[in-house]
Amino acid sequence: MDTPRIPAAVAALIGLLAVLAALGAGHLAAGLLEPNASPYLAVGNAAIDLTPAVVKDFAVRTFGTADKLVLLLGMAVVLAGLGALAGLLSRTRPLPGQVLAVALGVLGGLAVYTRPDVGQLGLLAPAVSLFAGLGVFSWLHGRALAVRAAEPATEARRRFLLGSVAIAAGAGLSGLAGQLLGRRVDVAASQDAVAAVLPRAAKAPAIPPGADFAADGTPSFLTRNADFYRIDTALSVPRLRAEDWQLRVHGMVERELRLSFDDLVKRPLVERTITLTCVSNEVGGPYVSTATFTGVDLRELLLEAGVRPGADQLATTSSDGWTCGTPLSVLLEPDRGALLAIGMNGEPLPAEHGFPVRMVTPGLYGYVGATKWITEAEVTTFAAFSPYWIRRGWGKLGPIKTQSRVDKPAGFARVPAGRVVVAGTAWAQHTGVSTVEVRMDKGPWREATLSSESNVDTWRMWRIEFDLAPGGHNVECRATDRSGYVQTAERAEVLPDGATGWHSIFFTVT
Ligand SMILES: Nc1nc2c(c(=O)[nH]1)N[C@H]1C(S)=C(S)[C@@H](COP(=O)(O)O)O[C@H]1N2
Ligand SMILES: [Mo]
Repeated sequence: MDTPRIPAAVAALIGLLAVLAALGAGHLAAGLLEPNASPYLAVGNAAIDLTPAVVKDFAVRTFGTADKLVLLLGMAVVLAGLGALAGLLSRTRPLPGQVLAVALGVLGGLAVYTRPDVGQLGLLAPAVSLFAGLGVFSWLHGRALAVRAAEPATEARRRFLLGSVAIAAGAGLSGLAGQLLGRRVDVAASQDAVAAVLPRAAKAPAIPPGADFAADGTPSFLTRNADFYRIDTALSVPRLRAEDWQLRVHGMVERELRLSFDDLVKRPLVERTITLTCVSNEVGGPYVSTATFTGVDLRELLLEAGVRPGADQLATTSSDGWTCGTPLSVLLEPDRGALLAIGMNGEPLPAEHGFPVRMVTPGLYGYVGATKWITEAEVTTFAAFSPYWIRRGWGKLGPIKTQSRVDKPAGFARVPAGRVVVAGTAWAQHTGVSTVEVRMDKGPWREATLSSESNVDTWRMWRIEFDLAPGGHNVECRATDRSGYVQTAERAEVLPDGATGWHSIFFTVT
């Protein structure tokens, strides 16, 4: 008699179900033990950390803030494919599929093991995942072979089908339960408690009237928290409670400091309005936003710890192991105004923006000065330590480049003939914007009207009117900052230290 052979479609289905079961069980175990121990998320995070800068840059450019969703979906497709392949390789005997199941399980285990924020207990999650995948694969394989051997096959076929449905449903429910359990840390209650502290802060100067030209199409001067751009490597947003938070300030210091959240907010609280920008922002891009942050002066804290001679970098680490290095020469400038922030626009930090505590450094791109979920600060040297993005080829110092952007008309817009308002945004944090010039169809540069200035660490809006004849038009802008620097026309890519070039918009007057 021939060796029984499972039909190809059924074999692929077995592999697929085994993958589902492994992911669901692993996610559930992680939800019960440690949310970040989920093998699926850990593999995703490992993929992010191993991704070369150019690919990351491509992902941000192509998918924007949806890049994480795209990664998770991509992984799902790859895993489904591997599962189907494992099944197809195992049409007569289960061994090839079993080997692949163990290999995938070990990979998940490694990804979890190398996460900085997962303890030993968390390793149970990939272990559960591995055994669920292996168990389901072997069991379904046996049932499918039984269908081949049985005569008649009706009862065996029924068992296989029922088992498959039960496994699919169980895997889905486990994944969902894991997701819900993983969110059980009550960040909202902790945020409510922090909200009560924020009014103690010395108020920031009021935003002057006329700080934006929102009516003409620029962003509002302050960005609502929900609209503030978000960039980070965290696949699952760290969920920390203020009560559990601690910051260690150590390294080349006279006195090591250990601060609880209560210790932190006993210090003088101040408000500062700051425009944050991402180095990955392309010319004309959206990764720039402004908020009034509430927090503690970081320089004061460093002076209290006592920076020892020779140190030139403050290396900070987030709860999920991301690292950042900020030049101490910048942080120690008497008027720089870097913060350990706890509030944003009068509210506690949203979880995605670093609750309970983040850094904000005026004038530096986020990757060198704005650590979210900060838990550690080490005074060190650039020679001794290379942070996350520096190891991936980005510039060490990260000063924000003077930039401007046309917001209205939008690219390829159609606008009625006559008087056309052109409006936009410019920024030169910590230096200040002095003028913005605009030119239409390569004509002469004309000076735009600037919105009133809040402070030199924030953006400024501009507007200007043109009388335009019907047809296609092209408008460009360039800012000059208070140092006298005129924004260069020369195009530079965002990698390694920020894009340059003039933003140019094509539109049609009808
Ligand atoms: N923990 C952590 N902090 C981080 C990052 C990160 O990946 N992890 N990304 C940085 C980058 S590149 C930027 S531009 C800012 C963005 O802050 P936002 O998301 O609040 O706008 O956060 C910075 N802080
Ligand atoms: Mo960034």
